[in-house]
Order: sequence, then structure tokens, then C-alpha cells
Amino acid sequence: MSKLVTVLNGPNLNLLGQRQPEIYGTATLADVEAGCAEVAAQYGLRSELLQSNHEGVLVDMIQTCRETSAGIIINPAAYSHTSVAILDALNTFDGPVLEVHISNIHHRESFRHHSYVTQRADSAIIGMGVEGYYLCMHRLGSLLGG
Ligand code: DHK
Repeated sequence: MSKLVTVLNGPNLNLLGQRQPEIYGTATLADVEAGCAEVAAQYGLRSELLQSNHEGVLVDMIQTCRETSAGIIINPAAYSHTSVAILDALNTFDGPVLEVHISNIHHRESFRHHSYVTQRADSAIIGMGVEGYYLCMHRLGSLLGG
């Protein structure tokens, strides 16, 4: 069975494509799911995309990844800037963790400039739109594929 990469998404990303398209673009989360699966397949990996608006649910998903997944790509959305619980959960995961932000958080309000998740993330891609997810998947392909 090929290795699984889980692509985790935090609050409001279910509205991707409809929500502030001038900031987040017009691609939907379903588009991101399809794009990630396509890149994963190039490396003999499988990908699953999950989203929740709830912090505890995201913590549960990360804990499940301990059993199911070889790597995590995470866009924690607003929880990037607030959640020690998500950081703590990621610290229990042994595989690579890649953080992605669609927008350039450093060009936005100062409360978005700090991400707790960056402390754990092996790499981060910021401000490249949804392409950031695919670049993260290529990186995981290099690290885990073959
Ligand atoms: C997405 C969000 O929903 C915001 O809360 C973050 C992030 C930025 C993004 O750029 O993908 O501040």
C-alpha cells in the first residue's frame, strides 16, 4: 500500500473560491484536493484532504495521522495564529510537516504575522496561492516517494 499524505485545512477554507477571492483566489478546496492527488500520484503517494472549522476536530485529525499518514501538509488558517493545541498535536507526529498559507500573511494584519505551527513545521510556503499546496506535495514526494 502506498504512503498517505494528509492535507489538513482549518476554518473557513471550506469556502475557498467564494471567500475573499481577491485574497484567496478562485480555486475551490475540491480543486486543491484534485491537484494534490495528481502530484502525489507522480511520486507513488496517496493523498487525502480534510477540513474542519473546529480546533478540537483538527487536533483529533492530527492524532489520527500518527497511525495513518507518512506526512502532513497543513493550512491551519486562523488557528495558525492562536492554537497551541494544534502545535502540541503536530509535535506528537513523527513524519514531515509542511505548513502552507495561501496569502502572504506578512503583508497582512500584524496578528497574522506569527504562526505557532511554524515552530514545528519542517518547511513553510507562504503567499503562492493554492500552488503552495502542490509545491508542498512535490517536497513530500522527494522526501517520502519512490
Ligand atoms: C488562511 C486564513 O483563513 C487566515 O486566517 C490566515 C490563511 C491566512 C492563508 O493565507 O491561507 O491568516
